[in-house]
Amino acid sequence: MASCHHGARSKTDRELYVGTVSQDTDNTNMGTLNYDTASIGFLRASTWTADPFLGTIDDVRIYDRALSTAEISALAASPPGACANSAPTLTVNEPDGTSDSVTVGDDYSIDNDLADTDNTVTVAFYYDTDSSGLDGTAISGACATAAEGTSVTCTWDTTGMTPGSYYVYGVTNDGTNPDVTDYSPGQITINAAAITAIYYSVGTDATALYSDTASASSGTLTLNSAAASKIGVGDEIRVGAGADRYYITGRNSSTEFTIQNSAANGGTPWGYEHCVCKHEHHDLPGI
Ligand SMILES: [Ca+2]
Ligand SMILES: [Ca+2]
Ligand SMILES: [Ca+2]
Repeated sequence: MASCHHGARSKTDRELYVGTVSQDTDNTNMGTLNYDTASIGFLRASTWTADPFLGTIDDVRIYDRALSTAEISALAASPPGACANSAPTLTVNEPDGTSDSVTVGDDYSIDNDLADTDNTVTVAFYYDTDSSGLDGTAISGACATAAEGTSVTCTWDTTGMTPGSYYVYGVTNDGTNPDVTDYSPGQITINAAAITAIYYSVGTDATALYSDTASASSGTLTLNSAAASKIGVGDEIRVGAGADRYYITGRNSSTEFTIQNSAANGGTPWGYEHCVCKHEHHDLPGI
């Protein structure tokens, strides 16, 4: 029984409350409360007992006076024991913005404290561009149902994340109380993957094949000066074995280019068939 029932009694009557609401009063069979004849949970008259209480009696208090209405209200406002189901407590500890930089594809450990005194609960995590609104995106995997504990971590696989900075928040519910949520104190920064670019010039016979470290984000590609002198608009970049192909659509500076990829940037990729045939024809290694 989730509600609390309080009885109040004086020498001249008794009164039953449910919560703060008085249900009834009566004054039959009034008498002295004796330790050897009084009973809790059933009717008793000498050696005769009957009508056991149906339910759980959790907290019994006996006073030597009748409680005031204010005292009844105070009891109902902070009911004892089983009368209340405590809401879960949730604190997201990490990311706190310190040492929380990863590269797309890395695992990141979200750290939190989660507890509930009377239920077993889990917490589902989301990422959000700011720390308000609870309008983020659910994180799948272990962080969708992280268990209770102190400084518990769950692993977030950041594969596929758009590079940027994000807050993380958790949502938990014990089935009785409203959702309990908490935002991380800081952001995780997810950086674009540093990629190894294998590139060649379409307009040549592609005998010059280069490998170098490049970075691609938001539709731009930056190469070092030595590598940049070898390619230009119209060339194609292939990023790692089996990875996406980027088509160079423009040059922003001597080392920075704009790129298009049908999957990543919504652009039109260089003819895939053309590239495969070209590579096969020249029997280039590593492509
Ligand atoms: Ca609870
Ligand atoms: Ca941190
Ligand atoms: Ca938000």
